[in-house]
Order: sequence, then structure tokens, then C-alpha cells
Amino acid sequence: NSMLSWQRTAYHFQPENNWMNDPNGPLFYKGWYHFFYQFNPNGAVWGDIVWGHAVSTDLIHWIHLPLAMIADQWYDINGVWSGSATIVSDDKVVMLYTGLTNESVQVQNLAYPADPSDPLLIKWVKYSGNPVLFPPSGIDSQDFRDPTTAWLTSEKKWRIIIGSKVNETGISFVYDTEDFKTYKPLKGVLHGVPGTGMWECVDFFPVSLIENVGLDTSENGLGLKHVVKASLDEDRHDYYAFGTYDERSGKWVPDHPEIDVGIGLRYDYGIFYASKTFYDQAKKRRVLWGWISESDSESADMKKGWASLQSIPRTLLFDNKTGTHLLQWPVEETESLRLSSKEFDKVLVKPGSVVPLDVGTATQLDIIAEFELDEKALEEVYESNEEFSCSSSGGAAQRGALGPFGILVLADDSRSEQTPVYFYVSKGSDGYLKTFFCTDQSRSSVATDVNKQIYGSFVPVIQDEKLSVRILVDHSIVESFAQGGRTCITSRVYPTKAIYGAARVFLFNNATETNVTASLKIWQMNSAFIHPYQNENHIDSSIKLSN
Ligand code: DQQ
Repeated sequence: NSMLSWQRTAYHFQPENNWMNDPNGPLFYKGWYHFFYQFNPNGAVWGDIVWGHAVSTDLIHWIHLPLAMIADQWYDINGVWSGSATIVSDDKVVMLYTGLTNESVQVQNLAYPADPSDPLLIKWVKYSGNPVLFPPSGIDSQDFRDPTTAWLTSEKKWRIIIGSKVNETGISFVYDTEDFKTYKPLKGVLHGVPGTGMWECVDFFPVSLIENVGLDTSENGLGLKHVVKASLDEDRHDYYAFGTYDERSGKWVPDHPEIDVGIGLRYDYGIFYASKTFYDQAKKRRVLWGWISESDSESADMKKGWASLQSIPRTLLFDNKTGTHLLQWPVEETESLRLSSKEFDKVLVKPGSVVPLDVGTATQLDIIAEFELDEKALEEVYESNEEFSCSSSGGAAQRGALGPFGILVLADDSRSEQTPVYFYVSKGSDGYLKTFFCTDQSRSSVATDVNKQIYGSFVPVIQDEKLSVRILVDHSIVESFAQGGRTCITSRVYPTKAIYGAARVFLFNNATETNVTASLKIWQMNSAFIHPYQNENHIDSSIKLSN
């Protein structure tokens, strides 16, 4: 449907057509990044799930490969569900995934490349002894799924976790294995949090407290912390927490129980779910992939013939300035898509005003911006607004003393459509400033069948830091990263007027008591090369093209 074709993105990963959901089994192998994903070969809604597969040399340009696994065995005939890759040695990769059996029981299965010398890993073989794990006794057959990447114990055994729940407590079971075929359950669980419900797509990995590099999943010892992430089936968000992992007991204890997994920090305060990290041994970084679903109607998805995107892969680091947050940042290769840029230096935005930024067409952009408020206003304003929350506020139109101010993206000239990405600074009764980072979708589209929530959260700002944001705009997705990626918001928006050449960017300041000075650099973004596989020669020429 050409009416809706502008919604397709230009540099985010998506299949040629149909439905996609969770990222699966990401890894780097023999020079190639591999990306697998939950895919419906038969339509643009969830169902008939199999594994799609694509490869890349830079995480930006992709070649679609044949389906990696289809639903063809009794133990996965009702769905080849999510799973993870483990690199056992330079020439050995294994994949563990959840299968939905002929009786819809969730079991874990093993698969491996038919030819480990093929860097494209095109053909996958399912282990003849599958399934390798059944739901433990006392666990509902529908509540046992999404095995993680395995990591090594000091006894050189491989260890995995699998998400589940008991009553309303979200939990993760722990298993040790030497051959990925037989498993020994550990006593108890790695961790559990009452009231959080089923934990989908659990993730577990170390982060360095000392260096700005990622760590192999098996790293343990001093100078690191472990992150546990769970995707909460009930509220559809990905939550993480830092803590200490005790290898002997196979348990993890959160640093701050009051912000434990599922009740504290989120990777993203918009749409971002079922995410998964992998360690990129080529660039010594940990990379996060997340599924970005649609927020229009199912009938619109069926009309356009596809649904869902993947986030731009994000590099993850521990933020040692706050000690409380991860930093998420688009992988550096994203910058290879930058074309011409425009700079705006110290633009004054007075209270209650809007300033257009002339960047030409504004549907594919990479924006970096810094904001400063009046010193005097910051000192003199008194506004006890401790209860502020983006989602229950009146959005970008509700004026406070020190906010909201920020950027309007995917706006048309008359601003009948606009998506504000903004800060709101409040001053507590203790005199301290607290900063919030929000995205307001309420005027993002004149269409009525789309989600118009206001998203956001608190963002930590260290003394003397400027407020800063990076925004990736790509037709129907806006990915925003505040303060170097401490707080992130991804939204899907469906403007009908602010499309193609009609899309614009503005600065706005709805604070009543302060000027805002904004400095920005805005790049036009090239489209990525994301094409189907034809044959080996085609691979060679594709790579040349993408370079
Ligand atoms: N999606 C998969 C499951 C997983 C869920 C099925 C999360 O394995 O728990 O498509 O989105």
C-alpha cells in the first residue's frame, strides 16, 4: 500500500515483509555479524513463528539469508521461539532455543551449524536428541522459555539461565552443562522478584567498572558487576539491575533491592522489548538489540504488509559517573550513514517560543544537541514539583518554570503534527534540581488509530554537565538518548503530513522562567543497504556496495 509505504524505515533492520518480533542468537563469527529474529512467514501479525536470519559486516548494512529454522519437528511444530547463541570455540557455535511442542509445552532445544566452516552459517541442524530440557516439576508448561547465551564457570562448565514464574514471582532457573545436551539444574534460582510475573528473554552479563569496554559473558572476578535483565510479559518492558553474582551458589544479589529487576530501571521508556545482548569479540564491546513493535492498529499493519523493527544496535557500558545506570549508545558504525550536516550554535529560545531549524528534508536524521538554562533562573526559581512524571503530565504543552524544552521532530510547517523530545527540570523542596526526559506523542499524528502516550523518566545529570540528547529519526521511528544514554526513549510515530519533504525540525521552549540556549549538529542520514541474498557472487558485490 503506497499510502503507508513512507512508514518503512531506511536504516533500521526489518525483513522484506511480514511480522518480526524478538532478536535471537546475535553473534559475531568469522568476520560476520549474525542476526536471527522471530518471524511470521505467513503474515504481518504474530503467529507461525520461525527464525529469520541476516548477516552484516558492520551491524548497519544487511543481507537477508534463508530462514535459519522452521517449525518442522514435534518439539517445535507450534513455534520456533526465542533463543541465544554461544560461541564454544573458534569453530564451534551452538544455539539454544525454545520450542513449542505439538502439545504446546515449552521445551528447550539445541541446534548447530551444518557447516561451521561456512562464515554465513546458512544451514542449521537440530540435535537428534531434542528436547534437551522440559519444564521443571511444579512449573506451568507455558512458563519456561528463552534460554540465554551460556557462560563458563571456573570448573569450565557452561551455565545458562531460563525465565519462568511461580505464582506472580518472576524467576530464572540455572543449569550447568558440559555438552549442551545434558543439563544439571542448580538448586533454587539465580534471582526472583515477587509481583513481576513471567520473565521473558532473560539476559545476564558482566559490565566493567574500570574500563570502557564490553566483557565476554564468561568474565568474572574483580572490577565488574553483573546485570540481570528481564522482559516482563505483563507490562511489556525490559528492566535491568546491577548486582553481585556468586558463582558457587549460582545466585545473584541486587545492589539496591528497591530498584531490583522489574521494579527499577528500564532500558528504554518507550517501546523496546525482548532485547538481547551479545559480546562482540571483534570490537570488544557488548551490543544490545531490542524489538520495536508497531503502535498503530493491527489492520494498518496488515495493509502495509509488515510489522516491527529492530532498534539500532546499542553499545552498553556501565556509567561510572552515576554508578547507577547503564549507558546505551548507537553502535559507532551508525555514524557511517551520516551525510551532510548543519550546525546551529547557541540558538536562543525564549520562554514560550518555537524556532525552526532549516535542515531540508527531515525524515532521516541524526541529531545531537546540548541545552543550557539561565543560571539566574536555576538559582531563583522555586518550584516544588517532586511528583512530576512525564507520562502523567500534560506533555510538551504543559508549562512549568524550568521546562519543558527541547526538539520537535517529524513536524510539518504548521505543526499540526509534531513529536516533541524534551527535558523538564524541576526543583524540589530541598532545592535540588531533578531532570526528566520525555517524548510526547499526543500530537504526533492526526490519525486516530495510533498510540499517543507521553513517555519518559528521570535522567541523572551530574553537576556541571550540560543537558544533552541524541535523536535518531527514521520515518516512523524516533530513538532518543539523553545524557550519553542514561535514559532512552524509543517511539513509533505515524504522521500523515510531516512525511518526506514536508518533515521539519524545530526547537521549542515552554518553560516560563528561563531562556534556553541550544547548540546542535544535525546530519542527514543515508539509507542502509538491506537486501535479499541471491548467491555468493551477490554477497561479494553487496559488500562492496555497502563499503
Ligand atoms: N516472544 C517469543 C517467546 C518470548 C516472547 C515468541 C517475547 O520465546 O518469550 O515469539 O516477546
